[in-house]
Amino acid sequence: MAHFVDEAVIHVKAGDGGNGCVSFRREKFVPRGGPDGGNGGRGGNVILFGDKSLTTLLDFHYRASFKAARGQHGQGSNKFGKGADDVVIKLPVGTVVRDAESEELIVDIIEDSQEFVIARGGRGGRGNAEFATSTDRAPRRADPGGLGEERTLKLELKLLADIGLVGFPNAGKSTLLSVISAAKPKIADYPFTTLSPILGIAKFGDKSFVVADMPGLIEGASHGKGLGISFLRHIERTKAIAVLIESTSSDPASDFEKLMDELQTYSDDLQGKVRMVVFTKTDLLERSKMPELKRLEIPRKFKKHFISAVTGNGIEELLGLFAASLKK
Ligand SMILES: Nc1nc2c(ncn2[C@@H]2O[C@H](COP(=O)(O)OP(=O)(O)OP(=O)(O)O)[C@@H](O)[C@H]2O)c(=O)[nH]1
Ligand SMILES: [Mg+2]
Repeated sequence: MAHFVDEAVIHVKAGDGGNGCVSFRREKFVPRGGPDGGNGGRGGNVILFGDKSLTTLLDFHYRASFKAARGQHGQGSNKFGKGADDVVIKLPVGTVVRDAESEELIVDIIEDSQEFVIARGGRGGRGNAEFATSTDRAPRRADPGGLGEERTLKLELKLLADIGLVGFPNAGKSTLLSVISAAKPKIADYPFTTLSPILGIAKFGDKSFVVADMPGLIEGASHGKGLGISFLRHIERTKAIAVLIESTSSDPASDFEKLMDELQTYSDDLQGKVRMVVFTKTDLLERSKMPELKRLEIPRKFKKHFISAVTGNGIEELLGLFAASLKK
C-alpha cells in the first residue's frame, strides 16, 4: 500500500515532585512543638492518548515539547502539597512511539482512547513529620521531590494517500507536491525523474490530507513500457485522483484519453477515481491559447483546473478542490 511515514520527534518531561517541608508546631506555651512539615505533591505525568479523529502528526512540527508542572511543596501544619495535573498528548490511532535515541519500541497506539503514561511525575518528598521517631522527636530532615521522567520520542504514523497525482513524465507532478506540502521530491527537466511514489501532507483550512506524487505514466505503460504501471497499486486506495497535463501540450485532449486508458487497463476502479484534470505550467502558455484549452472536450464530470507552480496561480483553489473531493 501507499505507505508513507509521517514522523515527528517530541520531547516530554513529567513534573518534578514537590519538596517535603521542615517545620515545627508553634503553639502558645509550647516552646518547641513537634515536627509538622507536610509532604510535597506528586509531579504531573505526561500521558499519550489515542484519538481516532486525528490523522497526522503535522501539529507536532509546530509544537514539539510537552512539560507537566511540578507538585506543590509541602507546608507547615502538616499541609501536603497539591499534586500537579497530568499533561495529555493526543495522537492519531496508528502512531508508533519509539525512544528517539535507541529507536526502541515503547508503545503502539492502536485504539481510540488508549492511554499510556510515557513519563511519570516525580514523587512528592516526605516532610519532616514523617521522620519523627521515638529517639528523634524533632527531625530536621525532609526529602526533596523526585525528578519527573524526561525522554525524547520519535513518533511515526503510516499513512494512506488520499489524493493521487497522475500524468505523463515531466507534467509537473513533483513540482506541485513540493509547493503544496513539505515533501521534497526530486524535480528535473527530464522524464522519469520520480521512480517511486512520494507522499506529502497538504493543508486546506483546517483539513489536511495526504497527496501522492507518482512516477510518470506513458502510453503503453500497461504493457510494461516506461516504468510500467505496477506503482499504481500505491494509489488503489486513494479517494480521488487528479490527472495532470501540461497546458502547453500539442494535444491535451488526446493526452487525457491516453492517460485514462492506461488507468483503466490497470482497473476500472482506479479510473473511476479520477475527479479532475489539472493543466499545469500555465505561466508558459501563450495567453491567446487559454480560451482553446478551456473549451477542450473533456467530459463534464471532470473538473478542469489551471495552475502554475511557478507563479502560484490556481494552487489554493486546487487545494480547495482536493478537500471537496474528499468530502464525498
Ligand atoms: N514554468 C514552469 N515549469 C514548471 C512548472 N511545474 C513544473 N515545471 C518544470 O517542469 C519540469 C518537470 O517537473 P517535475 O515536477 O519534475 O515533473 P514530474 O511530472 O514530476 O515528472 P516525472 O517525475 O518525470 O514524471 C521541471 O523542470 C519543473 O521545474 C510550472 O508551473 N511552470
Ligand atoms: Mg516527478
